[in-house]
Amino acid sequence: MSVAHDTLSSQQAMELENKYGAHNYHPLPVVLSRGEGVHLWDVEGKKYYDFLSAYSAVNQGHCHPRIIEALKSQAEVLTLTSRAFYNDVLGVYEKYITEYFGYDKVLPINTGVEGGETAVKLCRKWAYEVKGIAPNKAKVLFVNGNFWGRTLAAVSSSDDEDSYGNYGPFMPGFELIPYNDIPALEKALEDPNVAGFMVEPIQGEAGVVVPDEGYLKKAYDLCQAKNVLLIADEVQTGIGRTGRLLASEYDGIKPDIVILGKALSGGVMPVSAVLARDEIMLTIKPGQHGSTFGGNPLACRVAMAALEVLKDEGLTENAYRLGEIFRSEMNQFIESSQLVKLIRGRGLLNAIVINDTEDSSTAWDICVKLRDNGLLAKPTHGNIIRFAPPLVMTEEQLLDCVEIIKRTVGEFEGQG
Ligand code: IF1
Repeated sequence: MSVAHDTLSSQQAMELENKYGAHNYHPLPVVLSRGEGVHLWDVEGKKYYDFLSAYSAVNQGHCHPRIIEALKSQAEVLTLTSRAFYNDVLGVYEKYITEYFGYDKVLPINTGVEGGETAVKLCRKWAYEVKGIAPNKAKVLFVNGNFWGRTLAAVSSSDDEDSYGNYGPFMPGFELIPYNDIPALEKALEDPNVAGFMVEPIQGEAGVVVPDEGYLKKAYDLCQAKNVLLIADEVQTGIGRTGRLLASEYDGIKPDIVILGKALSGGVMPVSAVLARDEIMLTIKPGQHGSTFGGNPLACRVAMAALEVLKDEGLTENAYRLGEIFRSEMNQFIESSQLVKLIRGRGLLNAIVINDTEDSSTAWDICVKLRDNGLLAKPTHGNIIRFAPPLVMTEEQLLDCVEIIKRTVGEFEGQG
């Protein structure tokens, strides 16, 4: 059988995935074959604006030339040594990223969820070896609606049945409290065995839920007072997405542990990182944690290029500015809309909430129509649509997209 992909139609591509791949996703019916900047093209050559950015992994735009150049040039020289040996890029990268974010040390891994796992392991080790919690008693707090990936530990902290259902038994030592609820946190922190509080500054999967102003600051102060580590999951909110380098900056805090992923590589390959100060990071000794691919020279070069692009092109500032325009435009539209209840978000991480039940198909149907009209977005829950374009978008392109969204949603007005 031929594997030439240039002759594949959308229908054929979808049939192949359906027949030979596990059915763990339900993609929007569009088959993409090319990306550049804020645009994607399907196999039939139709052009789209990307309003998902691969779940905020492609902040720097598709196939950014500087990132691809870093990938290509390093790929020709050395891709992987494992950590059994030193390589001549890792240290350069470690210096670069720790100075970039202002932390003592970095622990390099590959995916976002490995970042979360690493953070929880660090937190537990610190709890026993620094804070002095009795063996196996450490607790880590999470919030309702959290999402940090698909491993057994991640689903053990989840309250989403799709994520955890029939995957038990679950990891002990995790506790859930409501999001954006300071009194609940205060109460949970009365337990002296609490070692850490892991939280997204804005909840992505939950539907781009922005907490009250000052929530993270108050949470951080409470944690400090109880000698509890605040772990910020910035896998989705970090790297400029929300209009700040890290979303934690909105609250003026420096989390004890930060987890980064996704756009750390500009969407080129899986690269993630955990940042912390020495007191925490140095609790893990040789042989006590790691990964075959973590810190490989290819990933290090790609990540440095991705972070340079972010800074050199002012993408964080652009995300902030365009985000203000986007929400103001959408708010004007919502005033006269029966269907859209609200828009929320920060920078270019936004979502609209549809006036319908969570299990309705309205958000899905709108996304299919948006596709027809040349814009790709994905529902999160039946009544929420996330809007997260690459941060390299221009104001003109954004306004073009706003028109597409208004026109498309307009077609649904009065039908629900
Ligand atoms: C999937 C959503 C986004 C994340 C935060 C860690 C991770 C993620 C805050 C893990 C991953 C993903 C993964 C993707 C869908 C997705 C997602 F729809 F579920 F909500 F982005 F918005 N922390 N988010 O959002 O990172 O291990 O995947 O690299 O299908 O699982 P990962």
